[in-house]
Formats: sequence, structure tokens, C-alpha cells
Amino acid sequence: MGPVGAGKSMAVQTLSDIDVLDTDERATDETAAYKQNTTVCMDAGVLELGSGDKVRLIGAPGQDRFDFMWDILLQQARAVILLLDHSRVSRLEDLDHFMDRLGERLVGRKLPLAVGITHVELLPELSLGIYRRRLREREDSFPACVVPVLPVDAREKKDMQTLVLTVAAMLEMMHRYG
Ligand SMILES: Nc1nc2c(ncn2[C@@H]2O[C@H](COP(=O)(O)OP(=O)(O)OP(=O)(O)O)[C@@H](O)[C@H]2O)c(=O)[nH]1
Ligand SMILES: [Mg+2]
Repeated sequence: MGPVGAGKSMAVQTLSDIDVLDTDERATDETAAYKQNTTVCMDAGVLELGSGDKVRLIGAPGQDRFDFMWDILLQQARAVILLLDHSRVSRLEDLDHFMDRLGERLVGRKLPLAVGITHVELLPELSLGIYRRRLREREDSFPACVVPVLPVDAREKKDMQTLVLTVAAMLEMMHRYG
């Protein structure tokens, strides 16, 4: 999940071992100021783990007007990765917005959650500590544990693999130790 242009569709594309099903359509509203196309339903890909196990990768739409998809997708989600665009001035509002929307939808559920910060190279002087501090201040009740914040480039397979590995490790810890 995450705001428009954070790199959700790109991340699914980067990670998937099969052809991705995307639902990108030409943006006709204020989104067009950021980019030409936007996800209107979901992206779907698969990451093969080599042992026959698979991770289903689902990219959500970023725009609020498709928030009904967030309800549907989160019902089946086993873990959540929130991508935020470091170069947006609304970066902390974006964090609050998506943490609030997740909190409303995950009442009573504990899901692994990790945050990936994209476009970091566009504003390297601004520390990622701003996100960690805001997350600490919020004290959200639904995450399973402390929320990791990692710099990633959604176009880089290694970065995205690290993020998926992080939530997978959190999921395993939850299953083993509750
Ligand atoms: N410079 C830079 N570009 C990035 C980075 N990560 C992703 N991008 C680019 O940012 C753009 C993100 O576009 P999408 O992946 O379509 O964004 P989205 O989050 O799916 O957006 P919506 O579907 O509209 O909500 C792509 O052109 C990526 O190549 C990064 O770390 N740095
Ligand atoms: Mg998209």
C-alpha cells in the first residue's frame, strides 16, 4: 500500500517471477500531475521461493477513491508493506494517512508491517529518522511489533527482496512465538 507514485506497481513488477497482472489506466485527475498511469484495482504477481512455496504479491491502488479495494485486499493479506515516497512534501501526512486507514481495517488483527521509503536519492539529506519517530509517537495497536523502516528503490530487486524477507521473518516469529 501507499500513496500515488510511491512505487507499488513497480515493486510488484520488480519482484514477480511471472508476468504481472496490472490494472494501470491513464490518470485523468490530479494524479496526472505525478504520472501518466495509475492503478485502478490491483497488481498481482508471484514470487517463487524455490521450494515450491510462493509469495503472492498484491499491489493496492494509491488513490483514496479506490479505497474499497483496500478493504478487499486486506481481508486476505498475511503481511503489509507500506511504501512512501521520500520526495513528497506530504511524506509524514502520507504515513499518518495510511497508518490510520490500515488501523481502521485491521482492528483486532496483528499483521506484520514494514515500511519502505522510496525516492530517497532525491532527498538524501533528510534522515529516515522522521518516519521512525512518527511511528514511535503513534503507538499503533495493530502492528505485531516495532515497524521496520528501510530505504528501498522499487526498481531494485535486492531492495524489494529485503523488504519482503523482513515481513516474512516477522510472520515466522509471530507464528513461532505468538
Ligand atoms: N527515482 C526513483 N524512482 C523510483 C523509485 N522507486 C520507484 N520509482 C519510480 O517511481 C514510479 C512509481 O510508479 P508506480 O509504481 O506506478 O507507482 P504506484 O505506487 O503504483 O502508484 P499508483 O498506482 O498511482 O498508486 C515508477 O516510475 C518507478 O520507476 C526510487 O527509489 N527512486
Ligand atoms: Mg500502481
